[in-house]
Amino acid sequence: MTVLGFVSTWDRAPDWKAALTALEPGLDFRIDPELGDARQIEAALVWKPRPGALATMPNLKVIVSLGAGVDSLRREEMPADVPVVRMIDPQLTRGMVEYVLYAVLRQHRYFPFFEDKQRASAWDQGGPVPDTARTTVGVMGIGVIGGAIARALREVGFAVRGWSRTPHAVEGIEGFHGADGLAPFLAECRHAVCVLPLTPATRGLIDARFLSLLPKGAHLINIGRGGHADEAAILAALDSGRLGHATLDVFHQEPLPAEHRFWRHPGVTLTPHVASLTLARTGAPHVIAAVRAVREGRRPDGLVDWARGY
Ligand code: NDP
Ligand code: OXD
Repeated sequence: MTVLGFVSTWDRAPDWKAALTALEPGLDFRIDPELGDARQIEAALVWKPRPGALATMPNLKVIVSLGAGVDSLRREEMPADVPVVRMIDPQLTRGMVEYVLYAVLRQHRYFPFFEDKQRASAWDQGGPVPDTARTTVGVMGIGVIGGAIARALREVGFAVRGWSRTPHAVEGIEGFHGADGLAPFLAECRHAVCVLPLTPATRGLIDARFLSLLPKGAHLINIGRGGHADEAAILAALDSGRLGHATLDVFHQEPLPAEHRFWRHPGVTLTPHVASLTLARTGAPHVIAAVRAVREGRRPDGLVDWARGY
C-alpha cells in the first residue's frame, strides 16, 4: 500500500484524493498537517510545501511537484537523495497551447484594433490581412509544453522557431540553442513566447538588451515565470514603441500589486497566472507512474536535475 502525503498551499486535496484513489484504490492519502505517523509516508505531492514539512518524513522515496515548474521548491529543504519529479499533465500542456494560440492570433489578426473600431461604430478595414506563413513566432523552451506550443503554431501555418539549452531537431521548426543562438533567434520573432523554467541561467533573461534584439513592434508573451522578465524594461519598451504588445501571465510579485503599471497599460494584456492548470483527473496517472517507477528502480518521467535547475 502506498502512503502519500499531500503538502500543498493549493487547496485541491479532495480532487487529488479522488483521482489518485480511483487509480490505486489501496492508497492511504494524508493531508498536511494531519499526516499521522509521517515515518510511513513514501511519496509527497507538493506545491509550495509548508517549510519543514518534508523533513518530518524520513522514509520518503519520491517527491512529485504539482506544478511543471519547480522553482518554488526550496532546494535546501528537499531531502538529499529523494528524487523530485515535476508535473507532466496533458491537460496542463493543452491549456498552455490554447493560451498561446489565442494570444498570438488575437494580435496577428488585429482584434484589439477592430474592437476599438467597433466601440466607435467605425467601418475601418485597417491594413491588409497578414501573411501567416511569413510571420515568425519564436518559442523559448521547447520541452514538453513549449514543444507542443511550437507544433500547434506550425499547424496553424506560422513560421516557427524554437530556442533551447541544447540542440533539438524538430520537423518544421527552426532550432536555435544556447547563449549564442539567442540574438539570431530573436531577430525575426514577431511574437516571442517564453515558456522556460526559472533557473539561475534564465532569471532576468527578458531585459532591455533582449527586447532590443526583437524586431520593432514585436509581441512578447511570458507564460514562464515572472522572474524571467525585467518588468521595468518591458514597460520602457512598450512606452517607446520598441515592443508592440505584451501578453503576461506571470509576475515578480503574485498577486500583482494593484498599483502596478501593468494593470492599466494599453500595451499589456494581463492574466493572473492562469495560462494553464494541472487537473487532478489528468495529472494523477503521472503521479502514480512516478511512484511506481521509483519503487521499481526505474527513472521516472519528469525527473528534476538540480544541476540544470529543471
Ligand atoms: P521542460 O523541462 O519540458 O522544458 C524546458 C525547456 O526549456 C527545454 O527545452 C530546455 O532546453 C529549455 N531551457 C531550460 N533552460 C534553458 C536555458 N538556460 N536556455 C535555453 N533554454 C533552456 O519544461 P515544461 O515545458 O514542462 O515547462 C516549462 C515551464 O513552463 C515551467 O518550468 C514553468 O515555469 C512554466 N509553466 C507555466 C505555467 C503557467 O500557468 N503560466 C503552467 C505550466 C508551466 P533543453 O530542451 O535543451 O533541455
Ligand atoms: C506550473 C504552473 O508550473 O502552474 O505548473 O505554473
